[in-house]
Amino acid sequence: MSQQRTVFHADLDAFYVAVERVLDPSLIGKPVIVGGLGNRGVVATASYEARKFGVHSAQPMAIARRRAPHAVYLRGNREKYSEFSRRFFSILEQFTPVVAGVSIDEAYLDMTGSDRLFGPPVEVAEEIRRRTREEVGITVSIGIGPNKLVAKMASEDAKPDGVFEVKPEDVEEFMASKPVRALPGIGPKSAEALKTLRIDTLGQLAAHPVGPIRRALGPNVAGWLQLRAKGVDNSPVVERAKSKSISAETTFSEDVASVDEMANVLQRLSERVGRRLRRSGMHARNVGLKLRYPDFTTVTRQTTLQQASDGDAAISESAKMLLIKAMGERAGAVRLLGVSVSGLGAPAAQLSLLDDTPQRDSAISDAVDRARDRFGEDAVKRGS
Ligand code: DCP
Ligand code: MG
Repeated sequence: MSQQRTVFHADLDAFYVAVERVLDPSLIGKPVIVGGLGNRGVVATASYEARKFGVHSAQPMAIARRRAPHAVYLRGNREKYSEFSRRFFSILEQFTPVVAGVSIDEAYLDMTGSDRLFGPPVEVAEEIRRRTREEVGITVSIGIGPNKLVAKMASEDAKPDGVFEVKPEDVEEFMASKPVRALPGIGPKSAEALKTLRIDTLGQLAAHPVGPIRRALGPNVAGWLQLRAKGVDNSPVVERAKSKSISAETTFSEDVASVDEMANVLQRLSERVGRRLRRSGMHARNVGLKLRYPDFTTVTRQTTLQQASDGDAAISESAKMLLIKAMGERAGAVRLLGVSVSGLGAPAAQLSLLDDTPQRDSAISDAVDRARDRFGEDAVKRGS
């Protein structure tokens, strides 16, 4: 049995229009259309107010002007949109290192395991939505499902400005009622071909004998589409090769000479890294230390944990040990300290009962995170 996954699909609402509204709030509530304004221009996006008149992305602008003559028309500015996109993605990356961007305003997040630490996925999604609203100024909708396909389809139901979760046990029912066109990969031609077999919904597609579907859509895709129609999708959110590291570092305004003070800084940096690691739902195998001397010589050291962990203590103990070693090789003041974790992976299924230290570390760190989430960063200070 493979582990049950939790995947988010996050997609900003009417993205280009939303950015224009941050820059010019007088556009809020009005029908707004962004796109090419010339004779041959097409609509990039329309506000939800304008969509009511039948205006949509990729439509010739001439048709949009006929359907919504009173709307506000804007040319748009890609550079501004990219800037907002970057801010959005940097929020997403704080919740998991497993973020796969698929377009300027859209990403998949593998949130497997995050529920264990932060409560129900819907609450995590609301937190992402709140931060995007407050820090980027625009609304994002999030679909939640056991794989990318279902998460993507759920986000359509979440729009605009909402969350929609499909639990694993509800996937078949959720998929069955959808029209075949709702399945990514089924275009107007395939839908037409299926219609001749009197197949309109994904439920009908899934239940149909495969022979006629092979003849209608081709032998290679028929079986695959029937599985997708049931909501089956095993593709990873990001390819394994992309597995990353998490790090935090600080440059001092004045060089630090006291090893005690360095250790205190490493403690804080370790807690920051640990918190982001726990948000990712992953455990780390390696801990790294980065250290820069006043002459800008930069040293990095790495150690492998006995057991992969997501606890602050495991990280900070390793980082401090590496510091002692580094100071043994070259003592003196430093201008920068950094802590990182790498070798990220899903937590080992069951830790040995005898060896309970990592679990305890993890549990304490979880409690600290929760307090900080509720009362702010400074709510909890560790004793040293
Ligand atoms: N876009 C474009 N041309 C298209 C489709 C989209 O230039 N044919 C641009 C404009 C959109 C942005 O990409 O604002 C994101 O595309 P989406 O499909 O996510 O559409 P929106 O974000 O505008 O709306 P929605 O709320 O449906 O996500
Ligand atoms: Mg969008």
